Amino acid sequence: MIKKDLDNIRKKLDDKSEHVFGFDGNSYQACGTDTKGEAMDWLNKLMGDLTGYDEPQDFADIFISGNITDESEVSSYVRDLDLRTGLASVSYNWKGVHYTREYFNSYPDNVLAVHLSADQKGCLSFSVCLKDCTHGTSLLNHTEADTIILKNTLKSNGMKTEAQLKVIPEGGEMTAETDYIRVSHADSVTLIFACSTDYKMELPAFRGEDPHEAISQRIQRAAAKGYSSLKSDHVKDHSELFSRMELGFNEDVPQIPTDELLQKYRNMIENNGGELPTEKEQRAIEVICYQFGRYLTIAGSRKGALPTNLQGVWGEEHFKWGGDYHFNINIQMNYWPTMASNLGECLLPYQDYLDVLREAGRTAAASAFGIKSEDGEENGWLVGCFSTPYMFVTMGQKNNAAGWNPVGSAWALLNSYEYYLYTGDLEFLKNLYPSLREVANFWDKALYWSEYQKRYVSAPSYSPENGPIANGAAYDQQFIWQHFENTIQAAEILGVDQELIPQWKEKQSKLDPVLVGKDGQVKEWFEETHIGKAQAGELEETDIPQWRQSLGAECNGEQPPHRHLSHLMALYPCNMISKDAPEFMDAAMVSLKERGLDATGWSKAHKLNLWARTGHAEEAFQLVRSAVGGGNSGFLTNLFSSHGGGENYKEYPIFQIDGNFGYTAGVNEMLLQSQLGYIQFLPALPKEWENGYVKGIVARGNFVTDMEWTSGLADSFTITSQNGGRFIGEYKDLASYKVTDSLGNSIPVEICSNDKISFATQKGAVYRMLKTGC
Ligand code: FUC
Repeated sequence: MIKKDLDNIRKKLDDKSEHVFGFDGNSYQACGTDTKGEAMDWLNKLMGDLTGYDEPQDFADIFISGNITDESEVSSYVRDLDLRTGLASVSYNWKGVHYTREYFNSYPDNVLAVHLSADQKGCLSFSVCLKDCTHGTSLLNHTEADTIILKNTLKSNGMKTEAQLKVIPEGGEMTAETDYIRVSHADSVTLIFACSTDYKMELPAFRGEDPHEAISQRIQRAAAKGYSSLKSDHVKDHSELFSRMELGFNEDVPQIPTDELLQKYRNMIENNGGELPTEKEQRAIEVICYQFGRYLTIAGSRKGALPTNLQGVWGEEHFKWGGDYHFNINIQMNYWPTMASNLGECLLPYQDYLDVLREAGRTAAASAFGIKSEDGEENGWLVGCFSTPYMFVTMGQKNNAAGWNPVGSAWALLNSYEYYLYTGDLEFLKNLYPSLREVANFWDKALYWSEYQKRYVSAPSYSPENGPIANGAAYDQQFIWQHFENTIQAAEILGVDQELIPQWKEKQSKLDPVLVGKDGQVKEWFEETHIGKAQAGELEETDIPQWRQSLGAECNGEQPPHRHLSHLMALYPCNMISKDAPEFMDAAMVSLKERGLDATGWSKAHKLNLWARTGHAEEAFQLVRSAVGGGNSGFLTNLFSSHGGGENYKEYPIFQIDGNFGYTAGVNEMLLQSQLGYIQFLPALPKEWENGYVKGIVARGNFVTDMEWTSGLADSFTITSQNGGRFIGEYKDLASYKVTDSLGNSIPVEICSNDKISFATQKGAVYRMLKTGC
């Protein structure tokens, strides 16, 4: 039945006897949610529903109520987050006493610790309670000696939740009431909080042990360890990761609070007459926003936890778009900066999640394409646009074309393969490979030979949230091409499945993933002629139905250029379009220009990465500026990225964390690229960053790189070759740089061109390339 439905819609989309895209252009709205029309009715036959699809919710609040009734009596109030240590603090003066609160979330001890202190003895008096936010069915909130215990059971799926808060005062008295604890006249107080659920990332029930024992033990262990050891272990753990990379553009440490700094930057972007930032202040906030993306990676994505969702782990109250995992760009973008920013292990939760999603995704492959995996078989796994910690098992959701995202799994695995390319970790590759092969085999079977297009196509396909349902949207073609490429490479590295390679190559060679249109643009759809127009068979050229129509973004009745750049995936995050393939690069530039520089927060981040790949530093830098100073469509006052706002997307000023991660990834791409088999140093350095340094940025092949530059020209590059292997690097006049090992001895270098050199490296050795005359 599925196969018949699939065949019918494929043929219909290829039938150009009446309509350019197979269906009457007026008959469908094929974009975003609540999609209607004939094409959608056909697609619905292959799609699932969001039954049981819920969203995350807040767990509990810790309330600390003291004696301050008049805020005006409080002075010198400072709230602070130290990105280097992962310590947050609040301090203030009240009635002649200086109070400090310090907070951190410890990965090694898996607790949240709070320390309250004052500069005089006996000054801490407050009560503390836990407030349930789950609105579950069996609330239990009581104290047991010095500990508050809060338990509940979720209404939606019966999941058990539990939190415990232990109060450890020094000096003074402590009284436990029914559901809160009162502390009087203490010198200092430590609060230790731990929470958990009986969720386990395992099909089919996703249930593990009741969390009570584990939480109690965690709390006891942490209490026995004591605050200062908890803190030093946390700081060690966090700062070991954070300090691996440094970036500076000759800025000074700003002397004003970050919100004021950001406001000055916004004044500059908005040209609103407000106070302007100095050059050094501009550089400072650009760097802070960069490092904030690294901080969020460390704080939000560690082994043993779920990967970051649309709000990371910082969502609150109503989670927009269900706070889920969106696989048509968002979750992948969360992991774009991880490897180059020297935080490789933070990608592992994502991989662990994909390993389980793979099992669930076989059901989606069967129900949408009729490609079944009986017990023990691995015939293909798919994820549509949406998933959750419970693994969504069908493609998308009826009446929402955005859900139809058959390349979700191929794209997701691109991030995973990159982990291997950066680390060279063969064990990781061996574990990953079966999943790569499974998706390659799926597409080997699922591709449809289009007589009309004379190529293999993904059918039906949908270019994320833009235009009509069609056969062979560039987005799908590009990811499938890249997936074959990576899988073939992996099979060759591992020396396996040699008999499968020829057929993968055969399919890959007939995908034509990048097609150039009449305006010189990369075509988003096969039928596209000029930008926004399409033609097929004997039919006349028409407007592309649903082109640019989505999310109600119009401004004065006009739709802005679309926020997705799905036809440019071959430029970033894939690498089929590159400076080494100029005919495609020119087309990519035409398409990039069509999309303009304005966009939602995450889309600006994608554009930043794309422009960085073109080597056009000034356009990339304009995106840096409009992200940092973009307010509702850039960084909010607390530095979280916002989806929309401004003139377009008025109803969408929503915190969405991929904009943060995408920004950090984009800055990495401006400083160093390595996707073409060699390292490009400083490939898109704007004049505003003409003086600076980077330490610890990572290139594929596991070359950890330090760079210093002055007036836009590099003084030196230092690489630590973590894996050994041949180094190939490119930079203006690199052949004239002197190459030495760590003892200062010159080493033999192969000069490939004025700008490109290559040399053999030893595992663990350090090499320096120094501008001659320095
Ligand atoms: C994609 C985007 C939207 C939003 C949502 C979470 O569907 O098109 O702009 O970011 O994900």
